[in-house]
Amino acid sequence: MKPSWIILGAGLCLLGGCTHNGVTGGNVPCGPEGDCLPGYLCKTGICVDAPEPTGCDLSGPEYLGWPDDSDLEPNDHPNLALALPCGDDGVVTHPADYAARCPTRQNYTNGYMNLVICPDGEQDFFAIYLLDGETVSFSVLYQYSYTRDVDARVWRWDEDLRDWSDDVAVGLSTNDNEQLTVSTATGSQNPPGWYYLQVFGKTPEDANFYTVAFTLNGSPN
Ligand SMILES: [Ca+2]
Ligand SMILES: [Ca+2]
Ligand SMILES: [Ca+2]
Repeated sequence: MKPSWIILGAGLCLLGGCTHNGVTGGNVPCGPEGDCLPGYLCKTGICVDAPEPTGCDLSGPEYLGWPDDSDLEPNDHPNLALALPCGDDGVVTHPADYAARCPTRQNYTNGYMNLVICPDGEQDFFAIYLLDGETVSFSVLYQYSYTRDVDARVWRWDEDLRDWSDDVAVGLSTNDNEQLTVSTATGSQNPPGWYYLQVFGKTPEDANFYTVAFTLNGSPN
């Protein structure tokens, strides 16, 4: 049964609206060895857009009945991540509008179903802005089998290093579902800011459909 709180479809990502935070896709420094995230190439020290991956072909009979999340694509990089419902920084930049739209960040649960990780290394990013002292728990729900293993990790943008920091939280199990929790509570060493959930296949050959759900617990005022 589909939980009633899940947002069907994924129409929040308007044309050109999947970027945020004033950062545009590809305009980030390369890693120390010239490395960039999948979908980007290092040129003169900057990761630039690579050609769109062409591997998302679900026309084979083994994918019969699988969903289509192409209305969220491309979201294969933190810069292109979909901001989760009530997970944007409106609470900081437009508090009155935000309060009307999202009156509470306490035990706020939402998510998306009918998502898919395509073959050939396709991946999906989702973003959430955490204030100081908040916690978000992610559930990535899928049915495990051979070549159907979905993994997840959480990234953040490190303002000091001006670089992406991965493995804030990881979910690399070899069974059904991944559960990840991120806290910005005192002692967590996680600052307030944008956090990015990455959902991907265990190997480039792994593909599956999945649901992502999250529960946000805001800092009590
Ligand atoms: Ca996808
Ligand atoms: Ca994607
Ligand atoms: Ca897994």
